[in-house]
Amino acid sequence: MEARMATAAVLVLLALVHVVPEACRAERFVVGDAARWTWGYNYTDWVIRKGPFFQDDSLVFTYDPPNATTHAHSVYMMRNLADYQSCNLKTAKLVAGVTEGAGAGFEFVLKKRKMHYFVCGERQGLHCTAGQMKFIVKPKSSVCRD
Ligand SMILES: *[C@@H]1O[C@H](CO)[C@@H](O)[C@H](O)[C@H]1NC(C)=O
Ligand SMILES: *[C@@H]1O[C@H](CO)[C@@H](O)[C@H](O)[C@H]1NC(C)=O
Ligand SMILES: [Cu+2]
Repeated sequence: MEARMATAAVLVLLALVHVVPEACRAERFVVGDAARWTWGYNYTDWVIRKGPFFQDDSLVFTYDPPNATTHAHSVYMMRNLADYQSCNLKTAKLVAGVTEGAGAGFEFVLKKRKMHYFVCGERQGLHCTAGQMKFIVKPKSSVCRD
């Protein structure tokens, strides 16, 4: 009887050892999923559905390089909420240029536990103001999900 209980305890322990590292692993998210990084998709809603995000998770931006028929996209990070809200790109930092979203896309690792204000910088901010190409992410500290 005691031996059986010990075996059961070992099995439970093994199950825990197996499960914990899986649950703690950082995740990779393709921004917009099948829609990718494009005009007119609601990324604010996407963040609500996908979140919360954790430190060391990564966001992958995928978009085709511009040609005669497709519009260019890019990724910029705004300095603060005011610039984000007004889509003011004057002091924004370029994260990924128009050709960097090709193929497997551009991967941004959420290393810092700060507000990240992502926007598309194309057409002098029009993709941000009218195309909904903007979202805010603030990663949580724990790598372990519940
Ligand atoms: C986008 O989604 C957010 C969150 O669900 C919502 O508050 C907002 O109204 C949506 N924007 C548009 C233009 O539908
Ligand atoms: C432009 O790029 C799109 C998406 O990659 C592609 O489907 C299309 O064939 C390209 N058009 C031209 C004219 O190269
Ligand atoms: Cu764009």
